[in-house]
Amino acid sequence: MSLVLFAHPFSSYCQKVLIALYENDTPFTLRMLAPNDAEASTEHARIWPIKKMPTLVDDGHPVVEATIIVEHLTLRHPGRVRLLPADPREALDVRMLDRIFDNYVMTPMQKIVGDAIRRPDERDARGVADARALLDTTYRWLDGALAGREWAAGGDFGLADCAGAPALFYADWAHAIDPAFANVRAYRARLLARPSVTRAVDEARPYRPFFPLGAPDRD
Ligand SMILES: N[C@@H](CCC(=O)N[C@@H](CS)C(=O)NCC(=O)O)C(=O)O
Repeated sequence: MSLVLFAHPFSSYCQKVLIALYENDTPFTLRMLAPNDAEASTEHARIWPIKKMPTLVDDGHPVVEATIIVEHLTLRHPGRVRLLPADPREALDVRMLDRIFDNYVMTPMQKIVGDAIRRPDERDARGVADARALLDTTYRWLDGALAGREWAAGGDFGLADCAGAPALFYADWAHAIDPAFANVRAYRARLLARPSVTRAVDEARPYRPFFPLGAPDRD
């Protein structure tokens, strides 16, 4: 078996897959997509012209999109931690939470962060305001959904938590989770204490100075 992951440790979507790999100690080779590594970027673009990371190459076959990569790992490289429940209805709940984290936490978080990288005259104030409003709405919804739960979908740690960890980690930096949403804050803290997540966060620590909004001195 040969797994090669084109990724960068500071990228939220890459962390989603790294967490899944670390959960099961799945061996892989990291092909780092550093901004100054033209060779890796060219190879990545050849494999995946859309150029989004992470991209997994499994015995020569590309697998793209973080959720699909995690699903692929559960099918082709399963480990002791089952990242999707065997019961199809329970698995649907996990996939639903995964979509919520990607679409309504990651996407607005990326909008806020991406806007901060733009030149001032290219910024999108309305788009950022909408992103902040969406994050508040999602935090509120999540606060209710997470009540009484240890992990996002109510069962074991899984795909939804692989998505939730980097999403809430960076979203709280970009648009703080209000203390009123105690369940979301407690869930984020539980995620950060999970060894696979701690490892992903620690490996990304050297890149914090590059966070466009200024990384807070915590976490
Ligand atoms: N829908 C994609 C999103 C991946 C994504 O947005 N990756 C970012 C890094 S977190 C990226 O590749 N950014 C570089 C770029 O857009 O060129 C997934 O789920 O994998």
